[in-house]
Amino acid sequence: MNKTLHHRACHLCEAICGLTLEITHDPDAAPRITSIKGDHHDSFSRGHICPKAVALQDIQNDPDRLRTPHKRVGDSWQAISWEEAFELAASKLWAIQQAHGQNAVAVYQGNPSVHNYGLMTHSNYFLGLLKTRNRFSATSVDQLPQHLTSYLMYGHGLLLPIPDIDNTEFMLILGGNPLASNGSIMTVPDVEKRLKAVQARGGKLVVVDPRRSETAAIADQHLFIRPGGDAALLSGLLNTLFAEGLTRVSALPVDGLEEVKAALAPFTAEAMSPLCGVDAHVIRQLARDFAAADKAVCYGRMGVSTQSFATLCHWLVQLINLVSGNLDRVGGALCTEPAVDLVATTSGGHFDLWQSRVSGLPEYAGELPVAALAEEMLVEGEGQVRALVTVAGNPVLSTPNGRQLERALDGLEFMLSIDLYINETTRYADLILPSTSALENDHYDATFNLLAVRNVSRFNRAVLPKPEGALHDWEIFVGLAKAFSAISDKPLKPTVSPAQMIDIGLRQGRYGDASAFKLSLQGLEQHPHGVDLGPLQPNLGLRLKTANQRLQAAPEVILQDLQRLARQQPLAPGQLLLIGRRHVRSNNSWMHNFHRLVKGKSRHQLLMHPDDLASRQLQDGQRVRISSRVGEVEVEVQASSDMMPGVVSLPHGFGHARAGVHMEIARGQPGASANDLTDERQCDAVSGNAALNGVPVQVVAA
Ligand SMILES: Nc1nc2c(c(=O)[nH]1)N[C@H]1C(S)=C(S)[C@@H](COP(=O)(O)OP(=O)(O)OC[C@H]3O[C@@H](n4cnc5c(=O)[nH]c(N)nc54)[C@H](O)[C@@H]3O)O[C@H]1N2
Ligand SMILES: Nc1nc2c(c(=O)[nH]1)N[C@H]1C(S)=C(S)[C@@H](COP(=O)(O)OP(=O)(O)OC[C@H]3O[C@@H](n4cnc5c(=O)[nH]c(N)nc54)[C@H](O)[C@@H]3O)O[C@H]1N2
Ligand code: SF4
Ligand SMILES: [Mo]
Repeated sequence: MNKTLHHRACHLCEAICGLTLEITHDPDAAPRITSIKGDHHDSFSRGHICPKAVALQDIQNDPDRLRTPHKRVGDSWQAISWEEAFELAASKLWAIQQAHGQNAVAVYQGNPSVHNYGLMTHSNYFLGLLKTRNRFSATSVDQLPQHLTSYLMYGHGLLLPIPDIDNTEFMLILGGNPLASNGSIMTVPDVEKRLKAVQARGGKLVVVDPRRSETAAIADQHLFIRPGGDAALLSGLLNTLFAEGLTRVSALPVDGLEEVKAALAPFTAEAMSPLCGVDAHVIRQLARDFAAADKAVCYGRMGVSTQSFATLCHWLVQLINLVSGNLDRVGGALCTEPAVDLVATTSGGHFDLWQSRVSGLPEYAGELPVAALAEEMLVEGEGQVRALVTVAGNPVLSTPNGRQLERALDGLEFMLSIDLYINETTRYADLILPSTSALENDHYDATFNLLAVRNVSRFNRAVLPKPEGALHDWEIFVGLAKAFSAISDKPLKPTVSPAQMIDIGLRQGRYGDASAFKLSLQGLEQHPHGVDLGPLQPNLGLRLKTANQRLQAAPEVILQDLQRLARQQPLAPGQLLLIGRRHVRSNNSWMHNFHRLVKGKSRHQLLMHPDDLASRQLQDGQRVRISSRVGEVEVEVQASSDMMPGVVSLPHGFGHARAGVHMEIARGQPGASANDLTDERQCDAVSGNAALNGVPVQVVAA
């Protein structure tokens, strides 16, 4: 028996913590993981780790995880060879496209697609051949409004200014709970220490959230806000900055600021207060405090991205940073300069070039909002979707009106899933293709280096050997592409491995062959704990990709949406609005199958303020029925004075008690799916992103 030590970044969430894994090699058995710890030599994550990383061994060993292709035969599953699987997938998809057109095949890509670099480099190798306009992903139940705002204002959807958390002196967070999520569109391992460091250097943390979240609990100030009220609050803040002369001139080249100022004139703190539930004098004081701080940053995340004014919110966040002099400034919001730079190597994006067939929702960067997925399958007519390919996604639990989507999946002619499990979504598939586990694969964070609070880079080889006969996700795409090309006669370009692509990206990048760093894959491999390429620096002025290379402060489509804000109504008394939440031991829908993470008291209750319970004659711990326009679920209710009265909170990613789900531990702690209540018709008007927060619900005794 001997032991080896391996270093690698955790791929489970955006924090990309460095891990140290101990692998034990027995003579007669497969190598096994005997310890997972934080990597103290990773200068970025500094040894930080959360309970999910320890569960990597459970994913590795999970008997429910699929290891070979599985074909549906009636109600049961049969293991088949890769060759047969590729041939089956290609022939079915091609036949459906031949009969009904290219758009009859839809694609949905889920969240792990951006945590697995082979999925990023190679999924389009196959999916691109399908040439369908019905492409969907988890982006439109997540950060789509942020990409769209950056595209419209800065000319590239990936020019996302990141909070300079290590240097700021005032951090205003709306709708983010990094103490549970470990940060998002802000890759920041060890976030709690970094937030406390803001406070320790005399700075201030303000959190705006309808729940006193874990992050709100450590803040200097927490403001309850009515769900969906953020655009009103942010307008009131921006209006105050203008009206009270609290703005600073920015060195950035800006068009349209006078237009913004004029458009915002009616949105005073006093006018906005009833819409957001925050007192006007509190809004004004917050604007003054923000402007008075030498370095400040306003940051909005899930809570504001997935509500009906999401794009307006993110536009206002950018403008508040801009006019207070904090955009593209140390201690404010800065764009990263990653070693593999997708901003430099991709086009800026496009928007509204086509629309979804049934509801007319706009495409962004070639994708349609996933709120439209089910209706594209259910509504008959020319262009109806008849087949679906899902890649690392579980839209039944993660997209609005999951029950409607289930009915739609049930009616498909063919469904292919590239996934590790038979879960709530893939149980509808005709064919499931499972990849290797993450630890059996190399790792490079092409996405999260782009979103990190420092410029960092790290490449790690697989920790465990690739099992015989297994394929990586990227190899599955190559296999599918070859089979599809053979049957359809569509030409296929040669390709190289993801690692070779990263090597090219590194060498051509700003730390590559032409620089003093000379970064290459081989060079990076000499630094298993990652390399630090320095703090973020102002650069946005030089990188703007708009047509005239000036920042566009007043994009027409966003400005128009202010009319809708002007019509927003205060909440009616007695109305209940549903919001979501995350817990550090959970990760979206797919990590409830590990005893280590789900043991102890359950965490999927509905949280409700004691006054709201009392007014409905409900008791803490009782089972309740929650209903919305689209459906109803039953769960246990828990009294919580951390909730704003009138607001209830249910985490998403539960609802595992569905027939045919092969995830035994998850089924033992099923909970209910929040997305059986969320409404596919409730969208951000500008982007079509789903409004998963602020859903009107009723709660009664079950
Ligand atoms: N109500 C509500 N809904 C939400 C949210 C919310 O806050 N509230 N959050 C939204 C957000 S931010 C997101 S990102 C989405 C997530 O939505 P999805 O991406 O649709 O769902 P996940 O739960 O991440 O499912 C991941 C799937 O990938 C599989 N998988 C894991 N690793 C791999 C891999 O390496 N390769 C392959 N091929 N498959 C893999 C898992 O088995 C699982 O089926 O949910 C959204 N839905
Ligand atoms: N442990 C864990 N970590 C995760 C994930 C996970 O599932 N579990 N998922 C990962 C993914 S895919 C993502 S996208 C990130 C998301 O990371 P975050 O953006 O930090 O998302 P949440 O933790 O859901 O926090 C959203 C907050 O918004 C609040 N909120 C809801 N509605 C509103 C509103 O209308 N206005 C305001 N101001 N606030 C509102 C909620 O109460 C909640 O506290 O987390 C990632 N990290
Ligand atoms: S916070 Fe946890 S899940 Fe996220 S990267 Fe770090 S160890 Fe992994
Ligand atoms: Mo997400």
